[in-house]
Amino acid sequence: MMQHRALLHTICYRSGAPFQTNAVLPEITVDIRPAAALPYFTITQTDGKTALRYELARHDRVYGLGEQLGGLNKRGKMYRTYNTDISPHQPHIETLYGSHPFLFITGERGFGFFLDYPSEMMFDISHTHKDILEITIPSQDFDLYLFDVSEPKQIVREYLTLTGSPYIPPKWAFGYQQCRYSYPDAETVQAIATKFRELDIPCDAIGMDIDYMVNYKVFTLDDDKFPKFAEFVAQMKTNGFRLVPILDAGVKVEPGYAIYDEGKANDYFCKDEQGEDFVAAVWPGLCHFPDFLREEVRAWWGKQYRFFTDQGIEGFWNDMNEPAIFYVPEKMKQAREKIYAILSKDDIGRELTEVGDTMELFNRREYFKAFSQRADDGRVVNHDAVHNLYAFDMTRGTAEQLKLAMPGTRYFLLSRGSYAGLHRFSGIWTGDNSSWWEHLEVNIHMLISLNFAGFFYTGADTGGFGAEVSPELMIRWMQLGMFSPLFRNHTWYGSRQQEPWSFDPETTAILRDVLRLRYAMIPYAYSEYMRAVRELRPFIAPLFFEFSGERSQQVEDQFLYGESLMIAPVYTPNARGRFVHLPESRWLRWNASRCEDRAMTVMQPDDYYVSADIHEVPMFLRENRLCVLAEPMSHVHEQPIRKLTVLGFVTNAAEFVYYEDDGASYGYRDGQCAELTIRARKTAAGIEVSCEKCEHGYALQISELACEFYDEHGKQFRSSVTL
Ligand code: MIG
Repeated sequence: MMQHRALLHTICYRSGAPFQTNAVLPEITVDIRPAAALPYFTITQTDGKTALRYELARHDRVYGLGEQLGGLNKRGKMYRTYNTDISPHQPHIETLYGSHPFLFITGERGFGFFLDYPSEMMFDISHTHKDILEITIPSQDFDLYLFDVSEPKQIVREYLTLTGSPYIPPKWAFGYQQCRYSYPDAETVQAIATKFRELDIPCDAIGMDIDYMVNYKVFTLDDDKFPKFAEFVAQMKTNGFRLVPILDAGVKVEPGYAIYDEGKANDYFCKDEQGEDFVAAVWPGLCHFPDFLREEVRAWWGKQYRFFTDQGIEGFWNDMNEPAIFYVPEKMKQAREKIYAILSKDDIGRELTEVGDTMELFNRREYFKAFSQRADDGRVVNHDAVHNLYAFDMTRGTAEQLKLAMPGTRYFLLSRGSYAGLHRFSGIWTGDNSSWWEHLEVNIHMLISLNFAGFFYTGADTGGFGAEVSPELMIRWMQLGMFSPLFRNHTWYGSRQQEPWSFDPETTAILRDVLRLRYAMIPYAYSEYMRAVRELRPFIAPLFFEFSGERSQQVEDQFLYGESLMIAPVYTPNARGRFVHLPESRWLRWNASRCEDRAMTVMQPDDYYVSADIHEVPMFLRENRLCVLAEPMSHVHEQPIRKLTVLGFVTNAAEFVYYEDDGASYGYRDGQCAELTIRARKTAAGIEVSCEKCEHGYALQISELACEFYDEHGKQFRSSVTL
């Protein structure tokens, strides 16, 4: 699995004395040159600030920035990197929970760059001036890694060589996860689990949101709501369900509460301007915030997860780690006084508008400037200057300690906040989206953009977090979710139930089929995911990564899912079809609603309007490619895979490498895995198939391949191979 990789086209242009973020792998060596020597950009530095300017050619396209709103091509909008808990995600919003300042330009000239700077930067990408890319950094201390090569695939490979291989979760995390804010007690969780099995709908995990805690105190569990927790966890696991608790970054100020006491005694919290522990409110009320910049604090924090791992928990989601701040006491005091003053008048007119402004207490920038952290070298830094590292360091600490707490077992971990490089420790979910059709479309762009940044294991709250979902939106979103490595249905407090059975019987039936199809495709997805990690190329990629035609450069709403399949999700209301671009080769159209469906049509490269009834997912198998399917299971490890169906569009020759490992350990790192190379060849007599098995310390249980190949005339060839 591990390979030696070399950076071939990367040079670091350094300005000043940048803060070392750890986004770049510590063991990597890169040529460092002064920023003044930076090619492509005009660089202006005055008053401690930096402006980088690049002139775009008319048809240049700009990609990257990971978790951001807007199109896939980033031109035409203003973006910011400053991790922020913000919802709803309205189109004009410039920054969300994660900062991923890795971009590339393709067109007349191509190159990529990663701006390693852990605080706010502005990216004006053809927004103010249509042909100018202008980046402003409020500092002269940063590293700019330039990937001086034009091929996007190669740029991404350089970036991932520099920042590390993407996170590989346990295989059960490729199953479906059901969540909601909240399933508040064991009884509710049990009822949800039972319902999945009763209705024969596959599912592998259930999220536990903040109501499981005692007064929202991190690393506590309310025994009244979850009595005999370890037993409950074990029993759920026997039934094929993992429980995934949420963890928040703030620690409640409450003497006698162990985490607070330890943090206080060891001086682990961030400091305010007076040198006291910084206080701000989040869910539990007034809190302190661990200073994750320090190794010692990260380790202390990470060790707390043993409270759960000791009880059988194997997965977590780290929330509120931008960090999110509801208010600081002083600001609340001022607001209260001002509002009382306004409301105590009898004649209120225009002043009423001030009430709204005054009550804007959430996540104000001034809060983040009002506390400091201490780096490992003892240096005190204002939090604002390293803001984007807070979640990175929290989750890095979590990951490092989970590795120790769960020896030999892969941990499952999501973080809401993130910074470049976190992709090697954890997955991320994309935060509090809304049940809007617009966000279904944005989900497509984010999946692709986050894959560029190495966050292969990612996904949005399927069905939408805020607002109320309609049955149709739920169906279409699940049809996209089935291609997200992280496939988690989640919604907020008090909103409509969003479990697959919460609508009407027809919707339940459609959603069951979607989930069965997802599970049938896990063998394909897992093989391709592992290959993408090995080869450092996006698991979910835009068409232009594979096809050079002009139309392929424009398409933002279709994607390659592994190397054999192209997906064209439906993301508009009441649509019963959509336009699709089929680049270069021929394609085998597979409009499936069930994994057993086989209405296959051969299509020539062109643009089409294809039908897609509410239950249908438009998928296309690429010419001379194969894909494998298994019998859907109720959960990923229900039983070993014994039979694979091989679907192929074979006009000449095709090959697929099926990959399997135990899905649970790190054995794959030492090559403990099995590969089954399946080859199909068209001959005068039909389509011949052969395969080659290669097992190292892991044995396949597959005894049969049921092959279904189609040729350029759509003629079907069936055969069976016994292994
Ligand atoms: O302020 O824990 O993004 O997934 O359900 C909201 C409650 C806090 C935000 C997370 C969301 C979670 C919610 N949390």
